[in-house]
Amino acid sequence: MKIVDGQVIVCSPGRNFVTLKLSTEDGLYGLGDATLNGRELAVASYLKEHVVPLLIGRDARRIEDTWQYLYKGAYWRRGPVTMAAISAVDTALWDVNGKALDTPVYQLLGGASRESVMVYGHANGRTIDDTVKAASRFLEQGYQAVRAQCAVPGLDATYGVGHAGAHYDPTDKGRPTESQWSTERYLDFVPGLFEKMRAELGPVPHLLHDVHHRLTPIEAARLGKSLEPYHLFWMEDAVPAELQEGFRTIRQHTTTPLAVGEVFNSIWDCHLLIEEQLIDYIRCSVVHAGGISHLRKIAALGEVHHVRTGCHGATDLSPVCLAAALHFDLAVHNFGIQEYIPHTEETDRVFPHRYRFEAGALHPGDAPGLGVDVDEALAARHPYARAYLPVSRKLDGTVHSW
Ligand code: CS2
Ligand code: MG
Repeated sequence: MKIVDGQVIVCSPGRNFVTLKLSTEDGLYGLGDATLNGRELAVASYLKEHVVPLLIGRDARRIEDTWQYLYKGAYWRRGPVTMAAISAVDTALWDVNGKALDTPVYQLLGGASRESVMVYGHANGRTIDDTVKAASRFLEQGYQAVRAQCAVPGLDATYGVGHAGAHYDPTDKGRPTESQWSTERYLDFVPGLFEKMRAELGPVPHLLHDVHHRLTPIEAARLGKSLEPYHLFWMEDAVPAELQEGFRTIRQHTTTPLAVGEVFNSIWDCHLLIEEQLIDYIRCSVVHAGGISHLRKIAALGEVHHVRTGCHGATDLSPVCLAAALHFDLAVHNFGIQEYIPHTEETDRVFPHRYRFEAGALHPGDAPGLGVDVDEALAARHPYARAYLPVSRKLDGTVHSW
């Protein structure tokens, strides 16, 4: 089953996406998400200029060999651009092999380990009451898990809080906006949010929170301790995780479960966190961490060390990535939860898919392959528009993690 063509489709139905389409001599094709939010064209170029020429003529059934060929053969290993490109190739190969075998990918991954994939919604608000109301709406829709993010009083913007009613997309066309950050105000405020959430919603719903890389380990330890009475499902990205050892400090001080990994792009970014059981959930995604093949290896390491999966699933990861994640989630044993933010209707028209939401969970469907497609004519009507994620600064002007 030789690869005869590789197309890189860049489009922007509301936000930018990069999609790899690999076609085989059998007239089949597979899709892979290659979107790296804010640096999309770097991956598109890496694929077009350096990867696709190497794929032509290769046997599409040799998924693992192709992964190793692109990883070791590049010499310059790892990094978000390289690994997003490898992820896209890997995902497209799983897709086209599923189609060739007339089988949904989850069946190729060992079959279903559960009936469906529990997901979490995203409640946010400009006040605690608004956030609690938003969370209630998710629970009424059948969600069992909700992330809560609330505007911190005195700050001009807070991560995860969109404009009232607008579909949350933090990117800015043109140049990055700059938003304020105050650790003190944030740490003083967040425990009150979850005290109210628990008082209003009761003990059952899974509550999650994304710190978004903003704290030091000892600050994260303080926050984790302060949240213990509200037994969160997880506290995510408490600190930037380049220093994996930093999580030892957090772990020593709090029983609040820890999640990290959406910015990781290989097992080498997280093996110490997993081997030392410094985290409870690994957030690596299909599109950023080497595709389905590499994500399985990360999950396997996690299984040995009581770490469950919690794949990243924001709307800058395309429906192609979400479809692939759901096949992985359905099959992997140590599944934890899947992030889910519905894409815009236009995005869903560009990327028709078979996954379906029901009662707080998603199922990838049983179409051969991943069960997702791309309408290239419609995609062409949504040209790329350069956009950037915001930049964060402390109140004194010092650049901080956004
Ligand atoms: C966030 C992401 O969903 C999350 O957990 O961390 O929305 C993140 O801000 C974006 O994916 C960045 O592109
Ligand atoms: Mg996050």
